[in-house]
Amino acid sequence: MAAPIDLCCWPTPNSWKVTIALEEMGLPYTVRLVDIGAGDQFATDALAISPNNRAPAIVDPEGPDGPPVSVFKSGAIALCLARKTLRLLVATERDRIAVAQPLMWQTGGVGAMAGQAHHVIRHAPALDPPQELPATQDRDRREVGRLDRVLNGQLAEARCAAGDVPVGGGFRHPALGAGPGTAGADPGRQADPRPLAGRHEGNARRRHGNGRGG
Ligand SMILES: N[C@@H](CCC(=O)N[C@@H](CS)C(=O)NCC(=O)O)C(=O)O
Repeated sequence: MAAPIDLCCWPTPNSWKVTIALEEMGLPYTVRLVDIGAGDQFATDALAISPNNRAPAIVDPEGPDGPPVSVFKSGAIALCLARKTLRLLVATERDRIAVAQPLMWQTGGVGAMAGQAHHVIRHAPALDPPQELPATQDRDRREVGRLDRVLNGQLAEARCAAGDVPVGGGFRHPALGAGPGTAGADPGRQADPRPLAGRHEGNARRRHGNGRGG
């Protein structure tokens, strides 16, 4: 039985990616809440694990060469856990290339932009006094819309959709690819530009790890 992984997290989509991955891979873990609203991420012990002062991060007491190892950034954590367990990995270099793309796309594109859009479209206008930045709102709305359309196109080809691709097919899995995503970033959105996402999310929720970890 593997020693439990120490998960430093807060209930946000970036941390859910890791709880989903841990559940999918059947790894035991303990949860250490890092209250990012209270500034826990800047505490010395938190920075030692996550120098980026963000959640999630993990400490695996059984590192690859024996001693404990800490990992920050959700995408890096997912890759490390997959290599540790040999779960959700793919066999060929062609498939690994197919896996790297949605993983990097999600963490570098969706994760970053949806957070910014949420701030400028939802959070800032609700401040007292309200902060309205129309040009920035338009830019972020366009970029999130673009990402939504890319996601929809990929789902149409079933290239990263849970349920459409066997888990043995590897990282084309919501825990590790296009996971907790762009929905909800823009309350003013007229029509959902990713109509296939509902089916994808339904398939994802029926999976064990998503039900327990998401
Ligand atoms: N790219 C990072 C993003 C992590 C991130 O942005 N975490 C947010 C919560 S969703 C956070 O800890 N924010 C605290 C802060 O900004 O001080 C990842 O994928 O792990």
